[in-house]
Amino acid sequence: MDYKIKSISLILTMLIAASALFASAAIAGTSDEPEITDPSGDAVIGEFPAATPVNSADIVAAWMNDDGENLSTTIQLFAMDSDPTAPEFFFLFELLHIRVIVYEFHFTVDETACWTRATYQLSEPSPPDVPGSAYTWESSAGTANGVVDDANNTLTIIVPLEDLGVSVGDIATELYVTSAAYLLMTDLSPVAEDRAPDADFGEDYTIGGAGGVPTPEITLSCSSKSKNVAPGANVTYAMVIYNTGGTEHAVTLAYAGLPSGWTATFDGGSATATITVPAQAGSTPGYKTANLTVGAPATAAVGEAAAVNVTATYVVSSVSHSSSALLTSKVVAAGDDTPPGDDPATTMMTAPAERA
Ligand SMILES: [Ca+2]
Ligand SMILES: [Ca+2]
Repeated sequence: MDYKIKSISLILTMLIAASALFASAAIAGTSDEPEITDPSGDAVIGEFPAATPVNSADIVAAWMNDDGENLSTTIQLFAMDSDPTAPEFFFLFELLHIRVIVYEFHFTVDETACWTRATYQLSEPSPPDVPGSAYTWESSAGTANGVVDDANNTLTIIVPLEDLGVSVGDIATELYVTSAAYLLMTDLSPVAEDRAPDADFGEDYTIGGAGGVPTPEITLSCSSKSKNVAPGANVTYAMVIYNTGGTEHAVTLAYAGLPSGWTATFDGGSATATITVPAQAGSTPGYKTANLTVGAPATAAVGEAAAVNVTATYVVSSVSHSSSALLTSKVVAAGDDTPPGDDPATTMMTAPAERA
């Protein structure tokens, strides 16, 4: 076979799955009552050695959930390719040089076809150092956030309802999920696939109908989200993560979208950070502060701007909630003390709106 390696460039989204799981009563739109179920063992490679199951392409269940603001679509797999505790599985993939698996969750609202997508690419060296770092997240609304839960073999893709153009009370119909595993070669036809369910569709899901999902309680706030930076220099953004809930939350900070050549690190020099934000006390929200330091390349041109999207994510009952802020760094000449131009005032945040 005359294959040629084809490079596929993907932006790696750094997300760590917080594995906070709590017992709860069976409710629709969760792992207890998934809208979609599918047999295991039906994603196979037929030629090598013979009907070899590709466990991380094998969908076993899928469900939707929402908190009235964000829709989460969760795909449960037989095994995770990103799970470093599955060596036999890695061996198979190393042998087959499979490098990409695309997962899609499809549904229809008011005759409009919607989808969410997680794209997995095995990074080098493998396995990836950071859980979730090998995934990118997309949706029919544009961008999306995602959470990987290696412990439960789930991928959860999160999109604001508003971005999808759907509202509480709408009914999502024609639910189905697909997976497709590819070799990174010129012939990009999948070597293993799954569809769940095998035929037709899963159960309908009513937006806002799941219940049992808490209102988002974490808000990422940044008092100045646009700053100036000289070529080769750093600029630091101070952030506050508020918790308006009655329990503390483990919040994962991550960023995405930084242009090539630029750098960004949270306190301690990491690309992600996990902090515990205390519960609200009386009427005073709990909070923790954090900093993101953005570095401009020495070759950055004056006038150039770099935007980085910072996301604070926490997980409750397998449903993740996110709050994000877009931070922009504008390149100015060294010694130019012109104040940052854009929106220095007040808090700039994508706050989870109050639930009615
Ligand atoms: Ca399956
Ligand atoms: Ca199937």
